[in-house]
Amino acid sequence: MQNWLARVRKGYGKKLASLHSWNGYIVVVLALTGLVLFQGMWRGILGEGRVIIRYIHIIVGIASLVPVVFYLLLAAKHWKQLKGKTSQKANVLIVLGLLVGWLLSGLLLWQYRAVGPRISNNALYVHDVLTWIGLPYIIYHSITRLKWLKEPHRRTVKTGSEKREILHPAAGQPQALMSRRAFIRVAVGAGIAVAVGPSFLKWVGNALSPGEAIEKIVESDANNMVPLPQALPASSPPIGGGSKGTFRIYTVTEIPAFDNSNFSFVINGLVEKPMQWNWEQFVALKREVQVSDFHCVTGWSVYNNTWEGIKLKDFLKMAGVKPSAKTVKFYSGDGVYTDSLTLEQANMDDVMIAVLHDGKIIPSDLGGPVRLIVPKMYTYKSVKWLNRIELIDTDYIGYWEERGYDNDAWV
Ligand SMILES: Nc1nc2c(c(=O)[nH]1)N[C@H]1C(S)=C(S)[C@@H](COP(=O)(O)O)O[C@H]1N2
Ligand SMILES: [Mo]
Repeated sequence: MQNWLARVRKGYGKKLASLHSWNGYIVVVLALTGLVLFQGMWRGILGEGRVIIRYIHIIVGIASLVPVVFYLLLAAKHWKQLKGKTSQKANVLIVLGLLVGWLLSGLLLWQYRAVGPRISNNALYVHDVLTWIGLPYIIYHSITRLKWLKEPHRRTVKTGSEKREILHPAAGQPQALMSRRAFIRVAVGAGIAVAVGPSFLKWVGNALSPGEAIEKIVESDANNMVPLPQALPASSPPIGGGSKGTFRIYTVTEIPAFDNSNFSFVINGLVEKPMQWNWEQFVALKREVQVSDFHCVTGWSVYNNTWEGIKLKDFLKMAGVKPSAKTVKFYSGDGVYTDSLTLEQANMDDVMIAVLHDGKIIPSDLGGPVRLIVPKMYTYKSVKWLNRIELIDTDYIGYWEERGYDNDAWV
């Protein structure tokens, strides 16, 4: 052991430098893949590629443990060397803290099924906070430390295999108002603040008051359905007490907009009585109210949603399912997204074709005017802009399942 440690520490300076650059590459890969996973726009563009990027993110994330462990082996010596350099010490602690925090929360997100939604939610929160703070910090750190940005008299010089900074006191030189270095720091800091500030503030706002976030989504509804559905007493005020959490708006297409002229709702395929409704007919259907939680596999949840709509099993009863039917297939009005349930799953009591959320018509961003809700399953099953139900006699693999999501969506 002693021997081995000695070998690890041999050529210490070079090793520290190469650890630093390996760590840098790892952070760059994690940042890029992480941003792709976070940014909704890539969902439609990448499709299956998104699942591959998720795997790369997970594998490289786990690999980030390697430089951390190697660093810890060299840490004692490095720490002594940093004596008196408070800001460099702080930097080491911040970066280590970030890496360990990202790694632990990332492991929980990866194992979302084993740990359950509550823990995933918190892990995602930690992962996000660390990213919002850590990524700008690391970008700032990397840019301001670029060698060519340094003032000539502070450039790193190589002495043997070790790198050392030499500081010449600027004796007798006229003092500039702001050194080149300080100016670059301020400029880089300002640039980063302008680049990430607005989305960071939005994220903070959503995290602090999710109610306002949904209020804004409701206000910006692109649908125009006439008449608006009249909420049942159980819906308004919502018996669930109002939802808790923030929806992330997911779509693989442009968000479609509906009005009375382009809305229709269809059930057909292997049914006795294929049926079609226009909006006036659809809002006249008798609705019920239920409260349920909403869990996405990426780690976020919205709790206590009061949904008002028609049970799927009532649609199936109305249309009369033929004995040969095996699977219920769902189509989105976006023309692309589909999913399915077995007949048995579709007949669960809480599977709902929802029209209102917390007493208000579901806005376009959240899949309105009509979306599917399958409370016992992860919400990639909850097809947005639902406009057609088809009974078929074969299995059917849905949009995300086709692209790598688990066929088994039970929470
Ligand atoms: N038509 C359609 N339905 C969809 C999706 C989609 O991209 N398109 N995404 C699914 C996924 S993965 C989730 S988590 C939820 C997100 O619902 P929200 O956008 O209302 O938050 O919708 C599901 N239904
Ligand atoms: Mo999802």
